[in-house]
Amino acid sequence: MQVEKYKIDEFNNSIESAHKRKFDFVAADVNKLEDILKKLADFQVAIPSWALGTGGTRFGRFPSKGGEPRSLEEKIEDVGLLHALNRSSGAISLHIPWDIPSNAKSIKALAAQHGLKFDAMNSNTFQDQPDQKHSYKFGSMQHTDKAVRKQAVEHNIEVIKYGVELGSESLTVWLADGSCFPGQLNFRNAFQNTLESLQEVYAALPDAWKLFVEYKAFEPNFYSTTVGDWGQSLLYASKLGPKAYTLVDLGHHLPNANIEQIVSLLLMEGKLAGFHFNDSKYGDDDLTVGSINPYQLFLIFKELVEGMDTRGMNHASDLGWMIDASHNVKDPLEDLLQSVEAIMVAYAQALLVDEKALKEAQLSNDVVRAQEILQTAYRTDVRPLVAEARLRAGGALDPVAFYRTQDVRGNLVKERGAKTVATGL
Ligand code: PSV
Ligand code: MN
Ligand code: MN
Repeated sequence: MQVEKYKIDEFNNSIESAHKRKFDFVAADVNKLEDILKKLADFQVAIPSWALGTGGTRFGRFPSKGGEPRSLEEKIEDVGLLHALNRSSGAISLHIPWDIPSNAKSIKALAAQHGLKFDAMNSNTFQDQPDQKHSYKFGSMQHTDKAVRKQAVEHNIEVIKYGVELGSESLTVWLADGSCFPGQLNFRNAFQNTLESLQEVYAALPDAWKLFVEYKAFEPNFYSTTVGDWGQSLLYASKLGPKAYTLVDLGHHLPNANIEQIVSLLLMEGKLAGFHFNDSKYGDDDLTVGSINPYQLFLIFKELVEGMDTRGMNHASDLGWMIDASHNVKDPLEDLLQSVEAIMVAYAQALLVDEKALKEAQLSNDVVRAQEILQTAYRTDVRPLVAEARLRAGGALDPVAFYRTQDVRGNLVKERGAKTVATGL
């Protein structure tokens, strides 16, 4: 389904005067307004191909209204649709073998037609595929059997090859490897095997490529995880070399972890790859970004903006910004629009922080002032700024409202049928 630009314009016209009122009110107090609007317009968040269908839990999966993408082509069309509405979803992140680009040339052309790039490629050694020789039941890169490790390495190298064809420049490796019971494995052997396997993958990286090592404290293994936290990921990334970085998935920490501090130190070390954004109350809940703890998201962005500016980094292109969320009670496209919006809002709030005043407050140990500075930025309603940046970029002032008034889901159901199930998870 293609959204026609004149429909977006008509919709925007119908709510523009209300928008203008709100925008003028907030803009009056914003320093460097044009600079902030440009940064917001440049910022792009990659959509995971596996989030476009209705998710499930291990207890079940409930049917959606339908209209889910049935192929990689339709997934690209869905991301194109999101991007047409918010102008901030200009990339897609693929998971292999869920989304094998059998004809990379035409897939790349289709993506370009929608203004989309290919963000990090994701490998999968956490499931057994039907035609697979060795099982990953007891791990992949950590496995005691060299043949299993080799199979996992070869799979990752194959994923890089697909990525090269599509113009991606990074590989994210998330390993489910670990153990469920004490004594099941030798921690150091598991680490060494994993390192050796990652070294083989690293050696196959093309020049411009980066390797992102994603960590996770738990699940599906519940006693130990072989890339369990940022310390372990950083250890692998440091031993691997300059092209290896740590990827932070917000849901992969133990409860109440201070993620903003982790982010700040990884940035300082030049080892932060980027993010899998989502939100969580308990574990790896993969809930809509900003739905549970928007203040934490703001604090993370505050560290990012300050840390990236200190290092002279480009906000839009020097880190990988991706969503990793999946839903069983929401329309996945509406959910993704909400997630991107939450990211843009947190980013805009972080751009409003008075860094100079904050530094002074920190130097004089004025704790109250420091808190006031942060919360002044956080409590500013920046939604009109985000909407203005989107409007200027040709998007819809209110993407979710547009999606509903145009009955986009209904049209997708008409086009694709009510009984579609997205490929992947
Ligand atoms: C694992 O929980 C994870 O966060 C990894 O990024 C996977 O690639 C993704 O979810 C999909 O299962
Ligand atoms: Mn993830
Ligand atoms: Mn996860």
